[in-house]
Amino acid sequence: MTGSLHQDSSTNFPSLQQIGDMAAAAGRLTAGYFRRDIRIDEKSGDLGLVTEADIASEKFLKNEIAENFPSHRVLGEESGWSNGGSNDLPEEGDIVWILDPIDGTTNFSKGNIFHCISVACGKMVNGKFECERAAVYQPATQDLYTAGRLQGAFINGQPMRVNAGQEARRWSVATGFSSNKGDSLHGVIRCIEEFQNKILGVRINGAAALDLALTARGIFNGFFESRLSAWDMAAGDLLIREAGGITLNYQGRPFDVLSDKHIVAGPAHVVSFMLETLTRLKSELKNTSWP
Ligand code: 2AM
Ligand code: CA
Repeated sequence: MTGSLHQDSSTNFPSLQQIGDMAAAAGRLTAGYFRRDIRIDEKSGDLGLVTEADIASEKFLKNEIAENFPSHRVLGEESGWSNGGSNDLPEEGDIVWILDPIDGTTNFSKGNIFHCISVACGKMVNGKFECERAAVYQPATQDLYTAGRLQGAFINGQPMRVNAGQEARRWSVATGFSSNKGDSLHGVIRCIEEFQNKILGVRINGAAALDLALTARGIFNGFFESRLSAWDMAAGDLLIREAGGITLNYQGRPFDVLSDKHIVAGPAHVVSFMLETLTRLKSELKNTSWP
């Protein structure tokens, strides 16, 4: 694959085909470790797990980027900021990749098929990451989700749209616990209680990037989660917006992936419904550490 990626690496973004091929190739690599006896380590500071497969997938993706786009910067879940000749934070105009080599590592480590590879590429504009291309690949289903800014969002090459009727009682909304524990976990539980009482069903799957992709596809009608990292949300954010949805933070402002730790995503009317409840609960639980 690498031989076919001819680009002027200083200015160009990958094509949707290229970024999709990269995510799918990383996913095939991780599939070789799935449900096998592999090394699983706990990250320090309650940051979850890392497996041999996470490390191999991130190394593969970083090698592809270094070979084909040597000037681009990379933020990977397992190795932080690197490439482009320095370990400094990116500067205005830099082209940046944000990688989650396996999103849903806990699921992966247990043999649960709800996990994916998430790859985003964009540019630093006015101090923010502006995503240009995104790919999410679920190895278990071989579903490939891609999006390009102003180009639309696609599932296996076919256009996809967010979707939800007007009736909340027919909605299925996904969320997650990420690293919420103690009183911050109480906040998540209260959200689940509020939504579960009003909608068809809340789902907790354990991989935010895949939840966002499924929301962009209309399988979930909305998604919200707090205490996430940039690599969990970077690709999914563009998938949602290019599929006709919106992404906000818990303050109701446009989502900014390098500074926001929480996201509310889906069709605009579902997002405002979710935000109204989140805002009320934030005030009710203002003496806790949630969100
Ligand atoms: P990960 O699998 O790549 O770690 C699950 O609700 C979501 O939260 C996943 O996307 C998971 O990403 C993310 N997450 C973030 N911080 C986490 C943590 N400390 N422990 C477990 N999952 C975490
Ligand atoms: Ca992740």
